[in-house]
Amino acid sequence: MMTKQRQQLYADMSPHNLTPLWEVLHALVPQAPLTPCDPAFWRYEVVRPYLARAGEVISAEEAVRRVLILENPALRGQSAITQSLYAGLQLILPGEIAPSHRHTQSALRFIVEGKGAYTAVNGERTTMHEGDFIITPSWTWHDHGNESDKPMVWLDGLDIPTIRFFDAGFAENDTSQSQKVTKVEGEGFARFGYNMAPVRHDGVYASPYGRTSPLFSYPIARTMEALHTLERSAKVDAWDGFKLAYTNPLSGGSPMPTIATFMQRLPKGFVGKPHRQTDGVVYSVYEGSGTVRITGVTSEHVFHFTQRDHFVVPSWHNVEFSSPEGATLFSFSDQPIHKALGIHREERLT
Ligand code: 1HN
Repeated sequence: MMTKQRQQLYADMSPHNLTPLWEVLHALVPQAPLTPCDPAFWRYEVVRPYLARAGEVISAEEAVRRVLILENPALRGQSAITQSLYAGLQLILPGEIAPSHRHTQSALRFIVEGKGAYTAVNGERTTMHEGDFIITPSWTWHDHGNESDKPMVWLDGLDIPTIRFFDAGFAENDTSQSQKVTKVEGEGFARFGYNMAPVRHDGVYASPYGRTSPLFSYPIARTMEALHTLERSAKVDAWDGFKLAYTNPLSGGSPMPTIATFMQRLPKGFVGKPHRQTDGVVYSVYEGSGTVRITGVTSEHVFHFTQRDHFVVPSWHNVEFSSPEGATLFSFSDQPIHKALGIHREERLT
């Protein structure tokens, strides 16, 4: 019989590392993305006590980075929030240092709680406040220190699963715990943060860091000034509210080549329309509250979010926001990779 012959064929060729395409073709080339990721939600009120306990059982120095990973429930054990991205919440206590190192993975921080700790990137320290967005680009030395008297918590977003996929991970520890400070705070912002760029700075306007933004700190005050101005005067987008992407001022593209980042303002009383896109997105609630409805082919999740909560919207799931009170949401995704490959898709339902 045919089926028996087939089974015999499969069994005979298997030791030679051969397998029939026709048994897997549908799964290999789905008609639409079938992500293994699930929508998921982390309430800060639930997470915060575990962070505090982590602070009691390990020092930042011993941990190198004291982080609780936000693991997608459908990807447990993979240190991933989507198939391509990593997210975690990092705690640094007063007086602590997270030692200087560098790696090919690109990282972002979005400050969730506290103020006054610093991140140093390539010789410049930036003091961090709630809502600031900071990047530590691929292969840049970076370390953190908390010289304030309060704990500080931030969201880390990295392209770890992407770099793992490409087997392109390298890392190095610095020779000292804290890198040498060679620039005054604000130097990078002065050079690149005012819609201007340095002249004759080692090659005219070139970024000192390659394919990444020469700005490494995007302060919240500037971001909110922009969003509030739009909210007062501009037409609201029916899907996104008022949404701006952080940019590399030299290219207009994303601050880092693998990760796009956004801040969006949902005005008071906003009821958004559903949309979906190929990039899975991680959200951090900067302020306010609201509801997000995430609809996949066979699932529907509704999360009521408030300040400092986190959630993930997987690829090709419809997302729909509403906010009676108004809210401001930070988000990041691997959209630049989709766009570089020409495979990005977006669908806005009316
Ligand atoms: C890292 O360097 C940081 O610099 C945070 O704060 C999280 C997770 C994996 C690998 C490197 C940081 C990280 C990380």
